[in-house]
Amino acid sequence: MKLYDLERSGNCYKIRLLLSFLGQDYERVPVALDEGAQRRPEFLRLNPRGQIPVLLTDEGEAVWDSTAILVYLARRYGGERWLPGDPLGMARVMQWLALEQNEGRYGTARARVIGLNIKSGLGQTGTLEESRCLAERALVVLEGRLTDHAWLAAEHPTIADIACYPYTALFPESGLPFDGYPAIHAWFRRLEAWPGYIAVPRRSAPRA
Ligand SMILES: N[C@@H](CCC(=O)N[C@@H](CS)C(=O)NCC(=O)O)C(=O)O
Repeated sequence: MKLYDLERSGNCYKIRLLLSFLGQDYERVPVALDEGAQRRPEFLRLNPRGQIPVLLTDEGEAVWDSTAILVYLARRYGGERWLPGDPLGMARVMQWLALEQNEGRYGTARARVIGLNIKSGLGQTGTLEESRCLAERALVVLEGRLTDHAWLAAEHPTIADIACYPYTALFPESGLPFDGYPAIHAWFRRLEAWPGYIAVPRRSAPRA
């Protein structure tokens, strides 16, 4: 397997984290976003959207988008554990993946891109204030669930937790306040203690 990625990307980190939890070997292919490598024809053949992460499977199939790659890897190598196969179990995971790609991407993730002044198309889709509002919605929903549950979608971690973790954990890098979410912080500690955890790529010093 080959993962087209970049160390600093939270979307790529989701994939590296699941691969680490699954104990799967893979080759990393760095994509120089700052040099526009994602817009070159050879990369667009792998992902017409011009984004990382992209996974090239052992069978030579390209899978793009972090959500799709998480789904593929969970079912290909993790059995029922990381993505349950029953209709309700699967739906419960998918609802958190949807939250992550909406309020998460345009909230916590975009606030970080703007706050850190990272050169990225995402940062041009809205303002810091719009991102803050969406981030707050995501954080309130996460805190609500985690107040009386250890994990987002099941009695154990799933790809819902893996998807929602990175940009929530990196949200303080936006410079916006992140106080008053004790259940989310306890969930961080549970996931960070899970066997196989690898550190989230922070630009700044980790929280105390
Ligand atoms: N929804 C996509 C978003 C992927 C994405 O935004 N990737 C960023 C890096 S984190 C990227 O490739 N940006 C380059 C660009 O948009 O030109 C996913 O979850 O994989």
